[in-house]
Amino acid sequence: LTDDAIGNLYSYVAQNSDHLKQIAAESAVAQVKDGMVVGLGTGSTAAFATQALGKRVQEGLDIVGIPTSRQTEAQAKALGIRLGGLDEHGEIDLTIDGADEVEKGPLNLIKGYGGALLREKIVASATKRLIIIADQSKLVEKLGASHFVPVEVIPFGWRLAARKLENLGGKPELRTNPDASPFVTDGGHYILNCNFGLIADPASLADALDRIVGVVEHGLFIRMAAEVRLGGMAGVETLFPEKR
Ligand code: A5P
Repeated sequence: LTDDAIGNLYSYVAQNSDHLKQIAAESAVAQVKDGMVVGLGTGSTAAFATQALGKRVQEGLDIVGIPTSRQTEAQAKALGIRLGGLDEHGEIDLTIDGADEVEKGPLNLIKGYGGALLREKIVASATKRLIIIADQSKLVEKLGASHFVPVEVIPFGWRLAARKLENLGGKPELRTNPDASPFVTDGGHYILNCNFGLIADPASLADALDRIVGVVEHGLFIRMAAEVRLGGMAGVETLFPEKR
């Protein structure tokens, strides 16, 4: 293949996956009703949802949005979405967010490649109905197939937390910026990208991560998704978690 042909192929795949993200996002936004408090996710798929929600707000929909990152906050503000915080709105009716991997069956998730996992998890935990939107490539048999687990840590003594992650069988690497400085989250913490290989029991791993001192949060979201809307070539498929 020529360089041009490869370039065209890449742009075809990217456009298609954008289309799949967009149809998943629009189907979730159709669930939003007047008067709701809505959690606004982070990432390229969630950005399509915020965009679609902004359009509905401009058409007269009355909601309050709770953004999960500064990036989403800026996008929502620019679209005229009224924003609030968790202090005034302790319960969120609906949150629409993306994911990096979705596990078939229980719909456990890996999240946090965008670095917003802490606020995303706080918002998800305060939410009555978490709708995850993704293109179909995110659905996997077992988590960890192609993504590491992001683990957010306090900068003070982070190497200690890294060693504990190694003791759990992980291979942690400090997330860095292009200039090699540590990536710092909205909350002022570091992220360790931790490769655990295929994760046989995500719930046990999540418990073990929760017990490490210095770990603020991690990207394993266990049984938090009420449903997953997957954009595919044949349209949007909605998955619900299998019962335990
Ligand atoms: C942000 O911190 C993440 O949890 C995102 O939701 C996740 O990385 C999915 O992002 P994309 O929709 O861009 O794939």
